[in-house]
Order: sequence, then C-alpha cells, then structure tokens
Amino acid sequence: MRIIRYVKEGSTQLAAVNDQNQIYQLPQSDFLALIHEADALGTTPLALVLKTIESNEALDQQVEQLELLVPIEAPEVWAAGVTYERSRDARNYEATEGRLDASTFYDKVYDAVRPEIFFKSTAARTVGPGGEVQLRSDSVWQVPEPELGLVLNAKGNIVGYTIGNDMSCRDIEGENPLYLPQAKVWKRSCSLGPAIRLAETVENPYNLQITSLIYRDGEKAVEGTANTGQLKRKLEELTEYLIRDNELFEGTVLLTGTCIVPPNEFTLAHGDRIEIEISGIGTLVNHVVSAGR
Ligand code: DO4
Ligand code: MG
Repeated sequence: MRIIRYVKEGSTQLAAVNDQNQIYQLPQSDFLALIHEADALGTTPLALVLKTIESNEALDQQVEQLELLVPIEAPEVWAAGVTYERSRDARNYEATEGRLDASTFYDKVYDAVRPEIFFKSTAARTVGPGGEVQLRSDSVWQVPEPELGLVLNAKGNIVGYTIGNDMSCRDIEGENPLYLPQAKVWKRSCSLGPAIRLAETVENPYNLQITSLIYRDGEKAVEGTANTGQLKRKLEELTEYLIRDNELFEGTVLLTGTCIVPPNEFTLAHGDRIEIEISGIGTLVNHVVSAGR
C-alpha cells in the first residue's frame, strides 16, 4: 500500500494506492496525520487505510493522470554515503583524478563502524515527482544519485519507504572532501516521491530493485540497476546513528546511499529527464534545469 499527495481543484489531497493501482482518497491531511491517527487508535496505518477503503469507491483515475506532489514535506532530509561498494569506488575515482590521494577516507568509512551520514536537504530545497531539479553553476560533473529513502517518525522508526535523488557534484566533492556540503546541498538538489510505501507492507527492504534511466533529447543516455541487497549496512544501523544525540523531526527522510553511478564521462545537462524506479514504490521522474531558471 502506497500513500500519495496530489492536487485536486487547487487543494491538496491524500490518497492510498493499492497493489492493483486503484486509488482511494483518504480523509487525513497528510502522511503524518495518518500515522498519528493510527497510533492514537492503537492500530496500524495499513489497518486504518484498509478500513477507509472498505467503505469507499476507488477514484476513476490512474496515478499518471494526477498532479502529484512530494509525498511528504520532510522537514529535513539526511543521507548516508558510501554504503555500497560501487559508491566507494566512484568516490575514490573522483578524489584521486590527479589531485588528492584521498582514497583512504572512502575506504575507511566503508569499513568503519560509524557510517557516513550528512545533512542533505530541507522541505524548501526538495522537489517532488515531475518537478525540476537544478544544476549548480560552478560544477561541470553532476549526477543524480538514486537512493532508497526511509521515512522516519520522531523516534527514528521507519514508517515508510520512498525514492530519493541525492543530486551530487562529483568535481566539487572530488576536489576536497571538506566541500561535501557544497557538493550536495543547493536549491532543488533533492527530490522525493512519487509515493511512500507503508513500512509494514514491505516484506524485505533488502530486496528492492532500483533502476535509473537518464534521457537526453528523448533518447536513453544512461541506464543503471542495483538491488538494496547490495547495501553494506543495515537500515537500523543508519537510523541509529542519525538519532544518536540528535533531535529528529517527525517525517525526516534518510536516504540510504547510491549504488548506481553513471559512466565517469557523463554529466547532467539542462533538459535531461531522470527516472528512478524502485520495485513496489513507483517511478520518480524529474527534469533537469540549469542554474538560475
Ligand atoms: O561521500 C560522499 C557521499 C556519497 C553518497 O552520497 C552516496 O554514497 O550515496
Ligand atoms: Mg548519495
């Protein structure tokens, strides 16, 4: 069961989408209201949604026909890094391209007990499905990072799964790891969506297939696939470090790292279309625009 937000006649609606892709409007104002109501009633979000569905008709529309919004206005988005071997190797490549021999940072963090976790975005910097992600004006090597996103409650429990794009500047990070915040955080450098899959409906989060496609001028330019089974760390290991001595705001999203890296000669350009699909969640589509648009 997935939860979406969309616009209907100028107002925001919450809806549930079942595995047959039928859409049911929900009475709650947003995803967190659904979680709170379930908690208050001593039931689960799925049971609450099923109860609503029981007494309502499905909408006469397909998800593709709706004007989708970001499924949660996450107050903060954090991200884990170097959680897949592929990411470690890519970071080593960008950091050692004739500049700084920093490979040990990435090798060390891949094997360390403490994971890499960094601040990625705020609601105002995050775009939703169909939205425009923006390029930085001072980078010539930019890529999307397709990642599984964990939607967390204030205690750090995983209440849902979504898809995230951790837009990244490989040249800025490669020049000096201390530039990480600039390589990761700027206007519209993060996207989330199209849906949140209720955590209780995911049998095994370590077997989700991730596919990423980038189209340029209508032609497929890059394709990559991965599986969350390749994750080096457990999801709870990441959430445990995020909440440690931290104040977590309800609805925070934690991105879990990328395993899909485009070929080294590739950089995103204005007009590109990025599609990230994760099995059971959906496909997050975004359009790339140059800085200042
Ligand atoms: O070390 C920098 C960040 C890596 C990252 O974002 C990832 O592995 O997804
Ligand atoms: Mg990343």
